[in-house]
Amino acid sequence: MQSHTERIPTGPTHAAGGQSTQPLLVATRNPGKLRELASLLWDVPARLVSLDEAGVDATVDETGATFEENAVLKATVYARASGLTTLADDSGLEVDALGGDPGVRSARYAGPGADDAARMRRLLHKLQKVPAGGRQARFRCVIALAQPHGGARTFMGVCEGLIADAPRGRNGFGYDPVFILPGMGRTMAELSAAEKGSVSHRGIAARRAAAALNIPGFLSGPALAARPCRGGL
Ligand code: ITT
Repeated sequence: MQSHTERIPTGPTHAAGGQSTQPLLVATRNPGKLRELASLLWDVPARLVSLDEAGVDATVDETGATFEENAVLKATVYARASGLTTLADDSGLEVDALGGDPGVRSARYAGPGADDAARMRRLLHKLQKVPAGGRQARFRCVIALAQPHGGARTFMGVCEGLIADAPRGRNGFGYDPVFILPGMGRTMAELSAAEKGSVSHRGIAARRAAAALNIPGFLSGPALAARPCRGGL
């Protein structure tokens, strides 16, 4: 978990009919994620609110063994702390040659206080003896929706690729400069925000979550409560 927070930079504030809609807390302290989620969720019938805007200073220990457990944990803790329906994202990079690492530890891979550059250096160092043919990897994202007193629903997206020999590109965030999309011949950091959103793990998960959020009554009805929280919650 990173320590800085941001305001939601874009996103809808009103429903199609011009009526103000209910708030949806987008609970991440990663500014790169927040930017992407706000843009990907442009058509949901809710007013997107950041942790800063909601005045939530709670933090979450990501103790889950899976992306799904951590996404549900974050969404549930922030929903309870804010009293708002909450969307949280847990995501990361799985590298086959490293047995799936860094996985759920992607944000913590180079220790506390490390930045994206340090995490990429550690990854490339670990893979220095792995030839081009063995550098398969994927980004995985699980988005969880939770209500303050209810259950949670999850939506997953996966994006397959290869780990580069060296970083390339300046867009995106995190491991994007070392993640090659074979079909495009570019790293994720060489894509525009719209291109990334069209193929990324987060784009896929967000479109699935948005489809559910666009079902009339989904947020106010029993749909979320119908599925109990997982991950020991
Ligand atoms: P929150 O928990 O507050 O949302 P976080 O950065 O700690 O922020 P995660 O625990 O889900 O979030 O860690 C995800 C890490 O995986 C993230 O910090 C990046 O290093 C990496 N990651 C996730 N999505 C990525 C993407 O689209 N591009 C590049 N790296 C990504």
